[in-house]
Amino acid sequence: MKVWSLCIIVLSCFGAVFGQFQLGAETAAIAIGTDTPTCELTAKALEDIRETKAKIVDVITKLKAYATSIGLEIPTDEPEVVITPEEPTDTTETRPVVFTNCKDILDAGYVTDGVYAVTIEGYDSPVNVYCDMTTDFGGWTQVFQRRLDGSVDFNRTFDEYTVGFGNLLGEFWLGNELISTITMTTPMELRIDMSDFDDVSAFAKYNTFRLDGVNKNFRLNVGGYEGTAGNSLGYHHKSLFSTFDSDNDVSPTRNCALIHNGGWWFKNCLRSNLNGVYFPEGFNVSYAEGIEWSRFRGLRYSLKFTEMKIRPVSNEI
Ligand SMILES: *[C@@H]1O[C@H](CO)[C@@H](O)[C@H](O)[C@H]1NC(C)=O
Ligand SMILES: *[C@@H]1O[C@H](CO)[C@@H](O)[C@H](O)[C@H]1NC(C)=O
Ligand SMILES: [Ca+2]
Repeated sequence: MKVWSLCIIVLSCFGAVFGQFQLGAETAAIAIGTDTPTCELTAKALEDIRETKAKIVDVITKLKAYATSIGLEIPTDEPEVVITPEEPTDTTETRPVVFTNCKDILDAGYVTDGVYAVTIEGYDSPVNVYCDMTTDFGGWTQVFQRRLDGSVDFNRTFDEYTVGFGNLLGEFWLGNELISTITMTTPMELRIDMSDFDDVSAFAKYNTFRLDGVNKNFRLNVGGYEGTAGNSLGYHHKSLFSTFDSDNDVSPTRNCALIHNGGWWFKNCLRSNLNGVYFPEGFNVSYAEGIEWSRFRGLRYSLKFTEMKIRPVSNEI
């Protein structure tokens, strides 16, 4: 009982400290039936609370991972949590306290998957991103691609892939410019989750992932594979991004993007393409026109679900 009371106070105080703190599903459950206490905090108390909070978050993260591993279902209601970074109140303050990536947000105690605003170098206003806080012991951060129902058309121009399109809570491509800026600023690792129409899942992880800038056609730099899906992206290392209206592949006779659909780092032409046409059934689609990961289901099978996401390297728990 004592521990839970402490939790309630600590979490409530954090709510007060961060002003716009929004309780996740777990903390909300703990806080049910209590009034929010007001907090007067000394620097020391604040530090203690931060420390305790970090420990609680750590425990919650591990409990979630454990629950998932033994097949318990964790409710993921209310995924749309938008945090607006605070404006600096002191005008002499030159560096407002803001989050620059999902890992920061996770470390600050936000453990729920959802949409959050982050500040990106070179962007005037905060950018909304989808943070996956739960896969792989937490901290798989910015999701930059998702396919799940074919509701969004991925047959888009180079410019559209540059700025991004779709819906952060559904299918989307975050945008090459943003992905490039993020991965050139901070070393990032890549994780790709996928599943087929039998709900068999697999993943591929790369400990290096960076996109060069638009002047280099968002060239892909990827390496250090591990996973269960097979390495079907390594082939595309050092390839440029191509779309039907911008043929940057190495085939002199073919426009790979036009043949295989979507935008991807086509070479001569592909071992994978997660931006192809969404087919509502996996089998018997035209050769390599769908959502492809050759080492998982071959190039005649189009996947049901994919998600591509990044987090800063050295995110060990
Ligand atoms: C994609 O769009 C281009 C240009 O409009 C078109 O030529 C091509 O057939 C489209 N592909 C698909 C699969 O719709
Ligand atoms: C795919 O097509 C072949 C040949 O038409 C057929 O025998 C097979 O059953 C089909 N597979 C599925 C899963 O529909
Ligand atoms: Ca070509």
